Amino acid sequence: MIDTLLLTGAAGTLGRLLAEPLRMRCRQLVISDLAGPLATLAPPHGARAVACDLSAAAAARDLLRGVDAVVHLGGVSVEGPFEPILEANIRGTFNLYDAARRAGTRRVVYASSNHVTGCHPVGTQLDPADETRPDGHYGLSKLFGEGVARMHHDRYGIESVCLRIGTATPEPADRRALSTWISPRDLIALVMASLEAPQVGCLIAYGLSDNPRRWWNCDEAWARLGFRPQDSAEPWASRVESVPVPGGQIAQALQGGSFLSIGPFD
Ligand code: NAI
Ligand code: 15L
Repeated sequence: MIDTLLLTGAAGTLGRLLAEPLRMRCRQLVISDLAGPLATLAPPHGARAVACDLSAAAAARDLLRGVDAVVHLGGVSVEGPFEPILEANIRGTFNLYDAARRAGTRRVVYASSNHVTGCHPVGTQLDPADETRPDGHYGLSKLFGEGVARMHHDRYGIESVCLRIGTATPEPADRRALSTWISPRDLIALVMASLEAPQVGCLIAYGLSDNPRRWWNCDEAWARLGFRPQDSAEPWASRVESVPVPGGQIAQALQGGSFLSIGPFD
C-alpha cells in the first residue's frame, strides 16, 4: 500500500471521480487544487486538503514534502491562449516533478492527453511510440509534460506513467467518442494500475475503453500495467454515430476533434 499519495486537480471532473477510490489505496491521501476550487470540495474521509497553485515553485515544494506517489491532474484541461497553459501546465508540471525529485517521490501518474497526437488523421492507427503531432497549445503542453517525466526518470529515477487520456465522460456523446471514450470505471482501473504496477519505468499509454473503433493501440503498455478495459463505447453507436463533433470539417478530419477549431488567438 502507498503511504502518502497526492492528488492534484482534485476539484476537477476527474479529480472528483478518483479521490475516493484513491483514498482506499493509501495510508494518507492529500488532495490539492487552487484555493477557490478546493474550497468547494468535501474531502473524502481522512484526506488532507492543501491549496496550491502549481505554477509557484515554492508552493509546489511545500506540497510534495513527504509524498510517495502522485496522481497529477492539475492544470488547464482545454485548448486556449498560451499564457494560462504556460503557467499551469508547463511551469506547473515542471514544478511538480522538480519538487518530487527533492522530496524523494517514487512515482507520478501524469494526466497527459490524446491531444499530443491530435493532428493525426482520423482512422490512423497509432502506437504510443509513433510520431507526436500536438494539435494546439494544450497538446504541446502535455507533450512537454511527457518530456519532463522522461527526463526525471532517466536522470533521477522517478517512475512515471503518462496516460494519454481520450474522452473521459460518463457516456460517449458523439461519433469521435466511439473511438476515444474511456468509461469512468475503466479510468479508475487504469489509474490504479498505473500507480500499483511494479517497475513501470517511464511508460506512455493511451487511456480508452475497449472501443472497436479505436485509433490507439495500447496492448503492450496495458499488459505492462496489468490493465484490461471492461467497457466499450460501441453500445452507444446507434445513438451517437450520426452526431458530428462540433468544430466543422477540420474537427471531423483530425483525431483531436473540436480542439482543432479553437485558435489561433491573435
Ligand atoms: P478539470 O479542468 O475539470 O480539472 C483540472 C483541475 O486543475 C481544476 O480543478 C483546476 O482548478 C486545477 N488547476 C488548474 N490550474 C492549476 C494550477 N496552476 N495549480 C493547481 N491546480 C490547477 O479537468 P479534468 O477533466 O478533471 O481533467 C483532469 C486532467 O486530465 C487534466 O490535466 C486534463 O488535461 C487531463 N485530461 C482530461 C481528459 C478528460 O476527458 N477529462 C482527457 C485527457 C486529459
Ligand atoms: C482532453 O485532453 C480534455 O481535457 C478533455 O476536455 C476532452 O476534450 C478530451 O481531451 C478529448 O479529447 O475528448
